[in-house]
Amino acid sequence: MDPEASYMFTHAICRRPGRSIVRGLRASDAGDPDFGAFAREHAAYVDALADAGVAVSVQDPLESYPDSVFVEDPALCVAGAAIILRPGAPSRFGEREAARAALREHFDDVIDLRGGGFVDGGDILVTGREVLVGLSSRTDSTGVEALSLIISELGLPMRVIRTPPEILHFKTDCGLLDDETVFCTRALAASGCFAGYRVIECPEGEEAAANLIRVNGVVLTSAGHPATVGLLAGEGYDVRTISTVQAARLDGGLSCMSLRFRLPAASDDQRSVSAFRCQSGSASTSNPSPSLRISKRPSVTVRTHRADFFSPPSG
Ligand code: CIR
Repeated sequence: MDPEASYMFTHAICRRPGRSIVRGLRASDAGDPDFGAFAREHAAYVDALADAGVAVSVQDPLESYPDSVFVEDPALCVAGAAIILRPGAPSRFGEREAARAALREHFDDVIDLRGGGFVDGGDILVTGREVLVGLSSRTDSTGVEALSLIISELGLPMRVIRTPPEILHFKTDCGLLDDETVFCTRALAASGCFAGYRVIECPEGEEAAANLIRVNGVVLTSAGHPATVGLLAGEGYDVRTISTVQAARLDGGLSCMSLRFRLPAASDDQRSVSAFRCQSGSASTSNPSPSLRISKRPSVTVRTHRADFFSPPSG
């Protein structure tokens, strides 16, 4: 397993929120998100990914699926493979087709999770050494069993843990900082699931900052958590903050608004000049592969404007 592959990315897929976002799922109602404000936060999020050196493919909104801005849940990209998962919320199951179309812009083969179980991408943390999957209200043991077959065919170790019941997704309470370091809430640290890792605990009162993402040399954290920023900056990480007020109204955070992955460079001049965003592509055919052959086809030119794209972690 390439340790850096868990946070060094060339590409990301995002999906703009639709007006139906106001009907998104939520565990407790703190008010509907505001569509305009959500769209602005999302645009800033896409910009931050691009600034971190990632080519972002921004997909069109799916009005029939209010939660489809949270693209992480219906799919998983790992070890050069793209897997269509089986989201555990009935209103989100149909997001799979659009996720498949988006992934086929980048991957020749897209693998389908089969069987009758469920797995949400928000319950999967890929670290430098293993794939961690949390059982939750969205991810069940039948789904995890089916996923383990695919992960094992990919030659990766996988470990299943039990997400504390009050947490929606495993990654709601944690994020990867580098190949050996995890940032998580005290509650999750206390569960012991990160034994053997270097663990940095989220400052008390800032638990909502636990769902951070490391993207190349940068750590993106949710704005409004000064103690977290201070702690991570003190550890040597290059921290950037992004507002997630609207996503939080639907229990969403930073990790769930992108699918991040690394593709091999098509040519040496790809790391140059300026960042760009490509709008929703036209791929719409479904062609799931029954095999696990991983065939990568970088169909989007990767351009970044950060000279430190392949520099070592700043931590
Ligand atoms: C849901 O309940 O599915 C959405 N409202 C939020 C999903 C957030 N996804 C994630 O944390 N991976």
